[in-house]
Amino acid sequence: MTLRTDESRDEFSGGRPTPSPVPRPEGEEERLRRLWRLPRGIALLTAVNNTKVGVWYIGTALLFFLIAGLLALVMRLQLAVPDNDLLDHNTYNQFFTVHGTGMMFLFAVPIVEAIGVYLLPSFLAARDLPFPRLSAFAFWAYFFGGIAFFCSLIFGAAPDGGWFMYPPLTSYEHSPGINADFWLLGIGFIEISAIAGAIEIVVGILRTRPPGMTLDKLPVYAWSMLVMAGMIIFAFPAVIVATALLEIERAFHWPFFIADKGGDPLLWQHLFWFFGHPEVYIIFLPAAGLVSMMVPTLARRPLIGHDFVVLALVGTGFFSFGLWVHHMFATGIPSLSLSFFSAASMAVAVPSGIQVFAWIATLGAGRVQWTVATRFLFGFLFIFVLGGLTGVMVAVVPFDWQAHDSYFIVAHLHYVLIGGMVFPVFAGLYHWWPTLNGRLLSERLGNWAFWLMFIGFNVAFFPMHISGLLGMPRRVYTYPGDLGWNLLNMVSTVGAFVLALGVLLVLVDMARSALGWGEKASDNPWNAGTLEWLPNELYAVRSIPHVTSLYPLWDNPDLPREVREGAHFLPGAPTDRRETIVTSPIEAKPQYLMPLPGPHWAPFLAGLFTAAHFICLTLKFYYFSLVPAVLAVGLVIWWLWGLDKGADHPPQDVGGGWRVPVYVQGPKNHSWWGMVVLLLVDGTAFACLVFTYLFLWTVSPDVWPTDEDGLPALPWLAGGLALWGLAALAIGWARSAVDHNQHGRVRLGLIMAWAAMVGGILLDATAQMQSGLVGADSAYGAIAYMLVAWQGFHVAVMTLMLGYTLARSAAGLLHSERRVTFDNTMLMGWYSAAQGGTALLLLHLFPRLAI
Ligand code: HEM
Ligand SMILES: [Cu+2]
Repeated sequence: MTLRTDESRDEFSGGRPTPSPVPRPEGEEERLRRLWRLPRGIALLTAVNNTKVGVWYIGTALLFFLIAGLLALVMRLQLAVPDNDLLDHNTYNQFFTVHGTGMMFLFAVPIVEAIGVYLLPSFLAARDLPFPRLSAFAFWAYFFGGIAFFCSLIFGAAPDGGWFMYPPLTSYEHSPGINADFWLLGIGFIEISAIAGAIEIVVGILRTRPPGMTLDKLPVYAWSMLVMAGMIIFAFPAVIVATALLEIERAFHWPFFIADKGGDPLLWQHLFWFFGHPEVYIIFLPAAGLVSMMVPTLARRPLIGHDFVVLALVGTGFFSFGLWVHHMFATGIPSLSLSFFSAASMAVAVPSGIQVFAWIATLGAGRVQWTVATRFLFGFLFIFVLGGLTGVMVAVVPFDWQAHDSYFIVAHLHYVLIGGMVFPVFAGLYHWWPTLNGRLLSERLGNWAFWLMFIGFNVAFFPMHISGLLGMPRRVYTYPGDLGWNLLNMVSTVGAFVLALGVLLVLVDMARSALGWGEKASDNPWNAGTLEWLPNELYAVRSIPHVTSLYPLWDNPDLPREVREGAHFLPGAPTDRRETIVTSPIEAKPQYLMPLPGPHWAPFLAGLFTAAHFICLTLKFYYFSLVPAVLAVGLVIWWLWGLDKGADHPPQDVGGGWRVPVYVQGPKNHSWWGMVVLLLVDGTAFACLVFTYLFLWTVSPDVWPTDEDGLPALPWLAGGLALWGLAALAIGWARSAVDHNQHGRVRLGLIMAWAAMVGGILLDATAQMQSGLVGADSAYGAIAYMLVAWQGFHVAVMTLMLGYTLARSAAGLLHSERRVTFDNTMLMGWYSAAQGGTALLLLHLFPRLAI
């Protein structure tokens, strides 16, 4: 229940009354400072503040960028002259795979999420993102996992199949060592942190906006992050499924990709590129969002065509899903689909074009301030447009057949990736650095760095277009000296080193500023109009502003002072803990006061043990890997136990006449939203498995059972459906018991649901086994058991969740007024039951109907 006592609440700002009366009571700000204080010494590792974790996250991503970049330099040295023997063939393969994988998965995606963790709450003037411990956990898992991934190089055990790891090259027959497993490990990590990040970002943007920031006043950057998170939700499950299938094929020889047994290597390509193409936009859109924030500031005027830019972002996100096939033009797919995907690939240039025009128009119409960031932005525009042009060329099918797998592609991809994301990120680094330590980076060093990077980049990569057209294939470790490629390669190598020198200068500059040299910055050094420049400390802003426009700082120059004095929302900490305002998703009206969890050892340790678990799996210590897994799960339970506090305070005044509760349940609660996002991810993964089933059937219907004998009899189906249905009903029954505080019935319902689920999965597995099906025999056996195993994984998760909910109930922490834990378990339980039923129907009925 949200009460509004003051009818004039929409009338603040611009000289009118502000939401909270000033001056504020003595000691209010001290209290905020104390609550948000960082732990000291070694306990700093327990910090969860987005400003800290975000900086570590960005720093780690930059470190991985440097490592992957060093590998690139060694590769360029190897290719500088013909017949070079600096690297042997095998080492070269490991280098380009680790370089490509590292850049794409351990630098590009993490850094855009890291920037989100760091900057997004400031753009929204929220005190933090809604799940700070989840961000911290995602960061630590990424940190330890990334380091282990790069270490595989030292032992010569690095993956060598290219960053897209096409089977059959990566199957157990052709890559028997653990190299490929290391790739799957690297990806495993990024999957976990990317999804955790997507949950944070979606719920953060939709629910923790400042009062008044309706969707049309949402900064373009937040839009871009929202679209990106949406793309992660629908694209990452495909790669999760692909990596899981490949890993299972390698471990148990279930033939998903082996043609002899009814599998198909093309399945990998479909799943991988269904993810891999949007991946490029997952990287590019946030960078474009940053550009859309910097351009208006640097041009000193609002972004021209704001609405079109937002539409373009949403449109790109939507269309990029249809395009994965353009990575497969050379695989001999039907020509009608070729033309379709070719046209669609060109069409996606349109939204990018709209954004480029909006930026150029804004810069042209404004009075441009020439900062280092401005230069990087112009560099970005130049390079990105060139990369876009070669992209349109590659989208033309006959041209693609020519350029396929040549250095032309290497040139194109680096123009798009470095131009499209590295340059904007470096612009952002210079632009937002003052929010970090109140100092500017050096304009003089920055200019040098920019020119070295810009010239070095073009000298390095432009010649690759030509060497590609002259026939130089990609992924060759050396070449003979009589093909006319010598000079071009030497020039590329020199350029790469000039580029590296530029990056080095940026590092020097950052180190200078971090050590306390460098000019002090004013509160808003570039006179920006957006909220991240409000004065802030560890607790974020002193009070959460009432927002009335897209550029609040331009429209109300008094706003920073008002916010600083505590004249806006939530100037203190009414319940004496970390908290932020949750607003409604569309109109951004205050709904409740969300308590935010503070520092805790669990995220750090759970991240460490999650990494240890994956490393044990990679090294094939299957049994031992259970130890860190159990520890990690235990730690997560420990951290969760203290949450879901219930309504332990009466409704609180947050300013502007809004008195809001400190606890809500059901669909308003932020963790309900988090669970729904997670279930979207889960459902997409399941859809990918269903796709796998159908796809494998279309390529090899001959390995499917052709009569009833090969299938479990129908009573097995009926029994399974009954048990999944029973599980769903038991959960519903427990739910009504929670409503009425009938605790015995709640517990009974939970136990019944658990028993039904365990029974269901045992029945499903037995049904397949008793019909004599063997997973390693055929693609049919592999995917049938995979669907059962996937459901088994859900039963394992449900065992944990139901057990946890029971424990909460037994401890007296679950009743009708305190039930978020129960609601989350319920959502996951219903989903799992529905998934189990669907999988059964597919497994039992499809072969019968298709015969
Ligand atoms: C710092 C300057 C960089 C240099 C000098 C460089 C150089 C190279 C070289 C020499 C290759 C191997 C080409 C081949 O043999 O086929 C390569 C591949 C690749 N690079 Fe870079 N690169 C740089 C930065 C980046 C960045 C920033 C990204 C992504 C964000 C990136 C992504 C890739 C990818 C995806 C591949 C393909 C790997 C594969 O074929 O599996 N590179 N790069
Ligand atoms: Cu693509």
